[in-house]
Amino acid sequence: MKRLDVKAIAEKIDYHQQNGIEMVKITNEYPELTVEEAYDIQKLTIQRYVERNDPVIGWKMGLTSKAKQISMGVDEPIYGRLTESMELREPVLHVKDLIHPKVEPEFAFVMNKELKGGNVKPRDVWAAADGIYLALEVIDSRYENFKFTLPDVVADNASSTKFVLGSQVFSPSYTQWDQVKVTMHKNGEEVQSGYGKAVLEHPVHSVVELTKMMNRDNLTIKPGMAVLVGGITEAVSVEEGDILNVEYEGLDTLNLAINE
Ligand code: 0L1
Ligand code: MG
Repeated sequence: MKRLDVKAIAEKIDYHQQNGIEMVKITNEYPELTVEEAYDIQKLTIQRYVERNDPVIGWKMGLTSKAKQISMGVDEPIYGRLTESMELREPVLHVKDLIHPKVEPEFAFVMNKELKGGNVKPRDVWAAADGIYLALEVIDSRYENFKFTLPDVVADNASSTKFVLGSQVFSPSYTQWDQVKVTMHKNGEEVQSGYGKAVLEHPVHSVVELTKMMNRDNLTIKPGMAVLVGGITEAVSVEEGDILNVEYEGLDTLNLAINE
Protein backbone atom coordinates (compact mmCIF):
# COMPACT_ATOMS: atom_id res chain seq x y z
CA MET A 1 0.00 0.00 0.00
CA LYS A 2 1.10 3.58 -0.64
CA ARG A 3 2.74 5.10 2.47
CA LEU A 4 0.08 6.79 4.57
CA ASP A 5 0.63 10.51 5.08
CA VAL A 6 -2.12 11.37 7.57
CA LYS A 7 -1.22 15.07 7.59
CA ALA A 8 -1.52 15.36 3.80
CA ILE A 9 -4.84 13.51 3.82
CA ALA A 10 -6.14 15.77 6.62
CA GLU A 11 -5.17 18.85 4.58
CA LYS A 12 -6.98 17.45 1.56
CA ILE A 13 -10.16 16.64 3.48
CA ASP A 14 -10.09 20.07 5.11
CA TYR A 15 -9.90 21.68 1.66
CA HIS A 16 -12.92 19.69 0.44
CA GLN A 17 -14.90 20.41 3.62
CA GLN A 18 -14.18 24.14 3.45
CA ASN A 19 -15.01 24.47 -0.21
CA GLY A 20 -17.86 21.99 -0.54
CA ILE A 21 -16.16 20.10 -3.34
CA GLU A 22 -16.64 16.35 -3.60
CA MET A 23 -13.71 13.93 -3.65
CA VAL A 24 -13.00 10.28 -4.32
CA LYS A 25 -12.87 8.00 -1.30
CA ILE A 26 -9.59 7.92 0.63
CA THR A 27 -9.75 4.11 0.60
CA ASN A 28 -9.50 4.05 -3.20
CA GLU A 29 -5.88 5.12 -2.73
CA TYR A 30 -5.35 3.56 0.72
CA PRO A 31 -7.49 0.37 0.78
CA GLU A 32 -5.96 -0.76 4.08
CA LEU A 33 -6.74 2.43 5.97
CA THR A 34 -7.83 1.46 9.49
CA VAL A 35 -10.52 3.10 11.62
CA GLU A 36 -7.82 4.12 14.13
CA GLU A 37 -5.84 5.87 11.38
CA ALA A 38 -9.05 7.50 10.18
CA TYR A 39 -9.64 8.99 13.66
CA ASP A 40 -6.08 10.37 13.53
CA ILE A 41 -6.94 12.01 10.19
CA GLN A 42 -10.18 13.42 11.66
CA LYS A 43 -8.27 14.85 14.63
CA LEU A 44 -5.66 16.51 12.39
CA THR A 45 -8.35 17.90 10.08
CA ILE A 46 -10.20 19.51 12.97
CA GLN A 47 -6.92 20.83 14.37
CA ARG A 48 -6.81 22.99 11.25
CA TYR A 49 -10.25 24.43 12.13
CA VAL A 50 -8.99 25.19 15.64
CA GLU A 51 -5.93 26.95 14.19
CA ARG A 52 -8.40 29.16 12.28
CA ASN A 53 -10.05 30.15 15.61
CA ASP A 54 -12.91 27.72 15.14
CA PRO A 55 -12.85 25.73 18.40
CA VAL A 56 -14.39 22.35 19.13
CA ILE A 57 -17.66 22.93 21.00
CA GLY A 58 -18.99 19.41 21.05
CA TRP A 59 -19.23 15.93 19.64
CA LYS A 60 -21.61 14.00 17.43
CA MET A 61 -22.49 10.37 17.23
CA GLY A 62 -23.20 8.75 13.88
CA LEU A 63 -24.42 5.33 12.76
CA THR A 64 -26.50 5.01 15.93
CA SER A 65 -29.41 3.22 14.31
CA LYS A 66 -29.27 -0.55 13.82
CA ALA A 67 -30.35 -0.10 10.19
CA LYS A 68 -27.41 2.21 9.41
CA GLN A 69 -24.96 -0.10 11.23
CA ILE A 70 -26.18 -3.14 9.29
CA SER A 71 -25.95 -1.29 5.98
CA MET A 72 -22.32 -0.38 6.78
CA GLY A 73 -21.53 -3.88 8.18
CA VAL A 74 -20.50 -2.53 11.59
CA ASP A 75 -21.71 -3.08 15.12
CA GLU A 76 -20.53 0.17 16.63
CA PRO A 77 -21.36 3.83 16.09
CA ILE A 78 -18.77 6.46 15.14
CA TYR A 79 -18.04 9.90 16.53
CA GLY A 80 -17.18 13.25 15.04
CA ARG A 81 -16.16 16.71 16.24
CA LEU A 82 -18.44 19.78 16.20
CA THR A 83 -16.85 23.19 15.86
CA GLU A 84 -18.24 26.67 16.46
CA SER A 85 -18.67 27.47 12.76
CA MET A 86 -20.91 24.41 12.30
CA GLU A 87 -23.62 25.82 14.58
CA LEU A 88 -26.30 27.80 12.74
CA ARG A 89 -27.34 30.91 14.67
CA GLU A 90 -30.75 30.99 12.98
CA PRO A 91 -32.84 28.25 11.35
CA VAL A 92 -31.64 28.95 7.82
CA LEU A 93 -29.31 26.63 5.91
CA HIS A 94 -27.33 28.04 2.98
CA VAL A 95 -26.59 25.26 0.49
CA LYS A 96 -24.52 27.15 -2.08
CA ASP A 97 -21.26 25.74 -0.72
CA LEU A 98 -22.56 22.27 0.14
CA ILE A 99 -22.48 19.12 -2.01
CA HIS A 100 -25.51 16.90 -1.31
CA PRO A 101 -26.82 17.94 2.12
CA LYS A 102 -29.24 15.88 4.18
CA VAL A 103 -31.00 16.78 7.43
CA GLU A 104 -31.83 14.55 10.37
CA PRO A 105 -33.63 15.23 13.65
CA GLU A 106 -31.65 14.67 16.82
CA PHE A 107 -31.36 15.54 20.50
CA ALA A 108 -28.37 17.40 21.89
CA PHE A 109 -27.23 16.76 25.46
CA VAL A 110 -25.31 19.65 27.01
CA MET A 111 -23.00 18.72 29.86
CA ASN A 112 -22.16 20.61 33.02
CA LYS A 113 -19.56 18.13 34.29
CA GLU A 114 -16.73 16.29 32.64
CA LEU A 115 -17.62 12.77 31.52
CA LYS A 116 -14.75 10.36 31.18
CA GLY A 117 -13.66 6.76 31.50
CA GLY A 118 -14.50 3.40 30.08
CA ASN A 119 -17.11 2.52 32.67
CA VAL A 120 -19.64 5.34 32.35
CA LYS A 121 -23.25 4.39 33.09
CA PRO A 122 -26.54 6.08 32.13
CA ARG A 123 -26.84 7.53 35.65
CA ASP A 124 -23.42 9.19 35.25
CA VAL A 125 -24.69 10.81 32.05
CA TRP A 126 -27.88 12.04 33.75
CA ALA A 127 -25.80 13.45 36.61
CA ALA A 128 -23.56 15.30 34.15
CA ALA A 129 -26.27 16.53 31.76
CA ASP A 130 -27.33 20.15 32.19
CA GLY A 131 -30.12 20.06 29.64
CA ILE A 132 -31.38 18.60 26.40
CA TYR A 133 -32.09 20.57 23.22
CA LEU A 134 -34.05 19.51 20.18
CA ALA A 135 -31.68 19.68 17.23
CA LEU A 136 -31.37 19.30 13.48
CA GLU A 137 -28.12 18.01 12.04
CA VAL A 138 -27.03 18.68 8.47
CA ILE A 139 -24.74 15.99 7.09
CA ASP A 140 -22.93 16.37 3.78
CA SER A 141 -20.47 13.64 2.93
CA ARG A 142 -17.53 14.94 0.94
CA TYR A 143 -17.43 11.66 -1.01
CA GLU A 144 -18.99 11.14 -4.42
CA ASN A 145 -22.59 9.89 -4.31
CA PHE A 146 -22.57 9.92 -0.47
CA LYS A 147 -20.82 6.49 -0.68
CA PHE A 148 -17.97 5.47 1.60
CA THR A 149 -16.48 2.79 3.83
CA LEU A 150 -16.25 3.12 7.61
CA PRO A 151 -12.67 4.54 7.66
CA ASP A 152 -13.61 7.02 4.91
CA VAL A 153 -16.55 8.44 6.84
CA VAL A 154 -14.59 8.61 10.11
CA ALA A 155 -11.81 10.55 8.34
CA ASP A 156 -14.47 12.92 6.94
CA ASN A 157 -15.56 13.76 10.51
CA ALA A 158 -18.66 11.57 10.29
CA SER A 159 -20.07 13.81 7.51
CA SER A 160 -20.47 16.68 10.01
CA THR A 161 -21.44 19.95 8.37
CA LYS A 162 -23.92 22.12 10.30
CA PHE A 163 -26.39 21.85 13.15
CA VAL A 164 -29.01 24.00 14.77
CA LEU A 165 -30.46 23.76 18.27
CA GLY A 166 -34.02 24.63 19.26
CA SER A 167 -34.51 27.73 21.34
CA GLN A 168 -35.72 25.89 24.45
CA VAL A 169 -33.66 23.76 26.77
CA PHE A 170 -35.42 20.89 28.53
CA SER A 171 -34.52 19.41 31.87
CA PRO A 172 -33.15 15.87 31.35
CA SER A 173 -36.05 14.54 33.45
CA TYR A 174 -38.70 16.46 31.47
CA THR A 175 -39.83 13.45 29.42
CA GLN A 176 -38.97 9.91 28.39
CA TRP A 177 -36.64 10.73 25.54
CA ASP A 178 -36.85 7.29 23.96
CA GLN A 179 -40.65 7.65 23.65
CA VAL A 180 -40.68 11.03 21.90
CA LYS A 181 -42.23 10.81 18.44
CA VAL A 182 -40.62 12.95 15.78
CA THR A 183 -42.27 13.72 12.43
CA MET A 184 -40.52 15.55 9.63
CA HIS A 185 -42.39 17.46 6.93
CA LYS A 186 -40.69 18.76 3.79
CA ASN A 187 -42.64 21.45 1.92
CA GLY A 188 -45.78 20.42 3.81
CA GLU A 189 -45.53 16.67 3.12
CA GLU A 190 -44.61 14.08 5.73
CA VAL A 191 -41.28 12.52 4.73
CA GLN A 192 -40.02 10.75 7.85
CA SER A 193 -41.08 9.79 11.37
CA GLY A 194 -39.53 7.87 14.23
CA TYR A 195 -39.06 7.65 17.98
CA GLY A 196 -36.16 8.60 20.25
CA LYS A 197 -35.48 4.91 20.83
CA ALA A 198 -34.08 4.71 17.27
CA VAL A 199 -30.91 6.08 18.87
CA LEU A 200 -29.31 2.97 20.40
CA GLU A 201 -32.63 2.06 22.09
CA HIS A 202 -32.34 5.22 24.24
CA PRO A 203 -30.51 8.50 23.51
CA VAL A 204 -28.68 8.30 26.84
CA HIS A 205 -26.89 5.15 25.59
CA SER A 206 -25.36 7.22 22.82
CA VAL A 207 -23.58 9.46 25.34
CA VAL A 208 -22.43 6.35 27.25
CA GLU A 209 -21.01 4.84 24.05
CA LEU A 210 -19.39 8.13 23.04
CA THR A 211 -17.60 8.38 26.39
CA LYS A 212 -16.31 4.81 26.03
CA MET A 213 -15.08 5.35 22.48
CA MET A 214 -13.45 8.64 23.44
CA ASN A 215 -11.77 7.00 26.41
CA ARG A 216 -10.00 4.63 24.00
CA ASP A 217 -8.58 7.75 22.32
CA ASN A 218 -7.72 9.47 25.64
CA LEU A 219 -10.46 12.07 25.17
CA THR A 220 -13.19 13.28 27.53
CA ILE A 221 -16.43 15.25 27.17
CA LYS A 222 -15.73 18.61 28.82
CA PRO A 223 -18.28 20.74 30.72
CA GLY A 224 -20.24 23.03 28.39
CA MET A 225 -19.88 20.71 25.42
CA ALA A 226 -22.87 19.60 23.37
CA VAL A 227 -23.39 16.03 22.16
CA LEU A 228 -25.57 15.30 19.14
CA VAL A 229 -26.71 11.79 19.92
CA GLY A 230 -27.66 10.50 16.45
CA GLY A 231 -30.49 10.56 13.93
CA ILE A 232 -34.01 9.74 15.13
CA THR A 233 -35.19 9.19 11.55
CA GLU A 234 -33.39 8.68 8.28
CA ALA A 235 -31.74 11.80 6.90
CA VAL A 236 -33.66 13.70 4.22
CA SER A 237 -32.04 15.35 1.18
CA VAL A 238 -32.68 19.06 0.87
CA GLU A 239 -32.22 21.73 -1.79
CA GLU A 240 -32.67 25.45 -2.18
CA GLY A 241 -36.27 26.51 -1.58
CA ASP A 242 -37.21 23.61 0.70
CA ILE A 243 -38.79 24.21 4.09
CA LEU A 244 -38.55 21.60 6.84
CA ASN A 245 -40.90 21.44 9.83
CA VAL A 246 -39.92 18.86 12.40
CA GLU A 247 -42.40 18.15 15.17
CA TYR A 248 -41.16 16.64 18.42
CA GLU A 249 -44.49 15.50 19.87
CA GLY A 250 -45.37 17.21 23.14
CA LEU A 251 -42.20 19.33 23.05
CA ASP A 252 -41.76 21.77 20.16
CA THR A 253 -41.46 22.11 16.37
CA LEU A 254 -38.17 23.05 14.69
CA ASN A 255 -38.25 24.72 11.29
CA LEU A 256 -35.42 25.02 8.82
CA ALA A 257 -35.46 27.09 5.63
CA ILE A 258 -33.09 26.03 2.88
CA ASN A 259 -31.67 28.99 0.99
CA GLU A 260 -29.09 29.47 -1.76
O1 0L1 B 1 -24.87 11.68 11.69
C1 0L1 B 1 -24.81 10.56 11.14
O2 0L1 B 1 -25.42 9.55 11.56
C2 0L1 B 1 -23.96 10.42 9.91
C3 0L1 B 1 -22.86 9.49 10.16
C4 0L1 B 1 -22.10 9.24 8.91
C5 0L1 B 1 -22.83 8.40 7.92
C6 0L1 B 1 -23.59 9.24 6.96
O3 0L1 B 1 -23.07 10.29 6.51
O4 0L1 B 1 -24.70 8.85 6.63
MG1 MG C 1 -26.41 12.74 12.86
